[in-house]
Amino acid sequence: MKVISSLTSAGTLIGLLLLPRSCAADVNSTAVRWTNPFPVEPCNGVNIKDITVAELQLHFANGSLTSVQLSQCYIKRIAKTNPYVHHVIEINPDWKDIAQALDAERASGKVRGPLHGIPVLTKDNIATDDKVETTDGNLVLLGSKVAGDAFVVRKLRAAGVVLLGHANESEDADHRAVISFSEGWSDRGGQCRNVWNGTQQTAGSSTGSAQAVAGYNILLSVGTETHGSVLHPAGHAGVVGLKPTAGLTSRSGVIPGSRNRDSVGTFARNVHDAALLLDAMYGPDDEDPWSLGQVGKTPDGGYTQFATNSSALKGAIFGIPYHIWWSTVAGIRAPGNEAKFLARLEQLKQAGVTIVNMTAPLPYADDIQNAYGWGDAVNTTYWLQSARVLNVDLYNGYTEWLQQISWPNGTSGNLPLENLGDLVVWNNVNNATTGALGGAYPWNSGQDALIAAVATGGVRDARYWRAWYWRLGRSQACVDGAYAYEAPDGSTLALDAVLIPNVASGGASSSIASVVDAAQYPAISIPINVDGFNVPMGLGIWGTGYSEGKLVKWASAMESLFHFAEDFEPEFVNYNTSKIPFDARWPGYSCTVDSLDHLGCSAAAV
Ligand SMILES: *[C@@H]1O[C@H](CO)[C@@H](O)[C@H](O)[C@H]1NC(C)=O
Ligand SMILES: *[C@@H]1O[C@H](CO)[C@@H](O)[C@H](O)[C@H]1NC(C)=O
Ligand SMILES: *[C@@H]1O[C@H](CO)[C@@H](O)[C@H](O)[C@H]1NC(C)=O
Ligand SMILES: *[C@@H]1O[C@H](CO)[C@@H](O)[C@H](O)[C@H]1NC(C)=O
Ligand SMILES: *[C@@H]1O[C@H](CO)[C@@H](O)[C@H](O)[C@H]1NC(C)=O
Ligand SMILES: *[C@@H]1O[C@H](CO)[C@@H](O)[C@H](O)[C@H]1NC(C)=O
Ligand SMILES: *[C@@H]1O[C@H](CO)[C@@H](O)[C@H](O)[C@H]1NC(C)=O
Ligand SMILES: *[C@@H]1O[C@H](CO)[C@@H](O)[C@H](O)[C@H]1NC(C)=O
Ligand SMILES: *[C@@H]1O[C@H](CO)[C@@H](O)[C@H](O)[C@H]1NC(C)=O
Ligand SMILES: CC(=O)N[C@H]1CO[C@H](CO)[C@@H](O)[C@@H]1O
Repeated sequence: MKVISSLTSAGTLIGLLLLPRSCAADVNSTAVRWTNPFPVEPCNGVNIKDITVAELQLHFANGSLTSVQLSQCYIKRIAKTNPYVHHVIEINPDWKDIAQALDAERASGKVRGPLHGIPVLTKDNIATDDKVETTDGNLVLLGSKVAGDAFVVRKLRAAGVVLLGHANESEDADHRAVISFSEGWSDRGGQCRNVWNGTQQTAGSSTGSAQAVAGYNILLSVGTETHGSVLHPAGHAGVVGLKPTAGLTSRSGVIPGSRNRDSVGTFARNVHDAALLLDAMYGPDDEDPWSLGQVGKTPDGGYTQFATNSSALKGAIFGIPYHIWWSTVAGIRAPGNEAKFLARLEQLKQAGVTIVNMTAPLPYADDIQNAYGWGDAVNTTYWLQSARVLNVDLYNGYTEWLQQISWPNGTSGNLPLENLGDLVVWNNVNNATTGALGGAYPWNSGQDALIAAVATGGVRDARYWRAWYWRLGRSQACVDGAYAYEAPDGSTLALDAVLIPNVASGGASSSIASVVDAAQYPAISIPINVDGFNVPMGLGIWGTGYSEGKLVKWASAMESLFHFAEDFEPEFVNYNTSKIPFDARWPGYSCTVDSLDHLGCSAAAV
């Protein structure tokens, strides 16, 4: 059930007076009087627009809706919107049989759990051993047969989920290119569009998963993150994104990015539902040794039990790391953005939260985080760059994947596909790098990231391990240090939550994910407002290892105070554009060596 903040609490009342008015003004001030081309239609008479999973279960229980009907409603909506927004790559042709069987099971008195009969989309890099192809968005893997369902997919089937199909993604989960490559695009699925403003970024790489939830094309979806791929697209979509501790959700059967970091995460319209989906997926799996680290560290009864409401905020202590994340990170400095974040902090204060302005730098902050967003500090020596570790891991992971799958009908063009180098060759031979395959999107011709990974040969030498431990240790120390914050006066403060903006406006990259991903730690993002281009802004919480319960608690408490979902709605502005999606730069933005920002600085950008 959705938690609604109490109107009688003084804090919320003040918040109501302060914020939603200004939010409404923000919406109007975008000056769009856009007619939404895709209003959400009732499903069998039920208004499913802002419905929660628990509410759907009530409808299933009394027969006002069946799983077949609900699945059908999403399929119909996807058929309407997808030619424009490209959120979905393939529909599961067996969806109706699956939903029918689950309806019959319910009729016979068996309900598997809270997700029984609920349709879900999974990202195209998570193996489903069914009629849907698992390709990572890349045509090269069409016709391959996966070794079996991914562990998380087996768990989802057991939970009674209807696997409705695969979501589009940035091709190869964003490991293909950073130059001449557009976020959200894949050869197989086309250019995924942001339902808040089609000419703006979706961020990546779980773009289809995030945008489909934002655009009411599905209620819940699954994505993966190696370097920001759940948190960033959730921020840009105005939905909840939950990225677990690496290994809490098994990665077996997931096309690898970097096994040091990969994490299967969830998207939903509220924190409670994002936690429900996580509960259905996590658990130890012998095929992913890393996942065994969770034994003894997970709560009995799962994570959903921690979802709460704004009354939990009274007396909480939240920290904001001023240096770098609340000061110089570019998204914060885009016109109007900082004021919107500060207004939410004010609202939290009114609800009884103590906000600690963490003015002392966090441990190693300047070593591990570029001041302008995504990734390494500017002065990181070549041999310590995180990209080196990621490149080696990608080479090995993708090569292992190619060795796991089989080709009942041969590969396309009968080209050998045994290692990552073969993928680079395949892309060239098949014109994926000339723009021909990109069709209307000829700018998507890059594969520089793949080439860099191939150049490493996947060698895990002493330098690889040094770079890996260097960053892992510093990243963990940074987050751990944030939670035991040493103030400039020497005192130590235990914080309940460390808040990080999840915004990338005006040509800048978001910086929420770099540190937690390298630390293998979890994070969550909830939407709080929209920026000057009508793109949502997220507020994230960093977690320490296996602290997902705390993340669910504090994120749901803030969500019930902010009620973004009630106040803001995407209207598919510019849904039929043919432009490259692009974060237009704010006045005065200049590309420097510090910005490390291929999107803001690329010559290809409009
Ligand atoms: C909020 O949560 C508290 C504690 O769990 C509960 O007692 C209260 O009824 C909830 N309020 C609302 C409006 O749901
Ligand atoms: C915003 O526009 C809506 C619809 O035109 C209107 O009802 C509302 O009063 C406006 N809000 C503000 C703050 O101007
Ligand atoms: C079934 O339950 C839903 C949700 O509680 C309610 O809105 C609806 O009116 C109920 N329908 C019937 C036929 O009882
Ligand atoms: C291989 O070809 C057969 C016959 O055309 C087809 O039924 C089957 O689905 C194909 N397998 C794959 C994995 O594409
Ligand atoms: C945090 O402290 C810095 C440095 O003193 C100051 O510039 C900034 O305005 C403060 N931010 C908040 C939200 O208090
Ligand atoms: C990079 O610069 C920061 C800030 O000057 C410094 O603390 C850090 O040690 C430098 N890192 C490297 C790898 O040189
Ligand atoms: C790639 O493009 C070239 C030149 O247009 C063409 O001759 C060739 O057939 C194309 N290859 C494929 C696999 O489409
Ligand atoms: C959508 O983004 C474009 C730039 O890509 C911007 O010019 C336009 O104003 C934005 N639309 C809205 C409604 O903010
Ligand atoms: C895009 O949509 C608008 C409004 O519905 C319409 O006027 C315009 O012709 C459409 N453009 C294209 C290229 O479909
Ligand atoms: C389900 C669906 O609509 N899939 C489409 C995804 O995008 C590609 C390329 O635009 C289409 O060919 C698919 O039909």
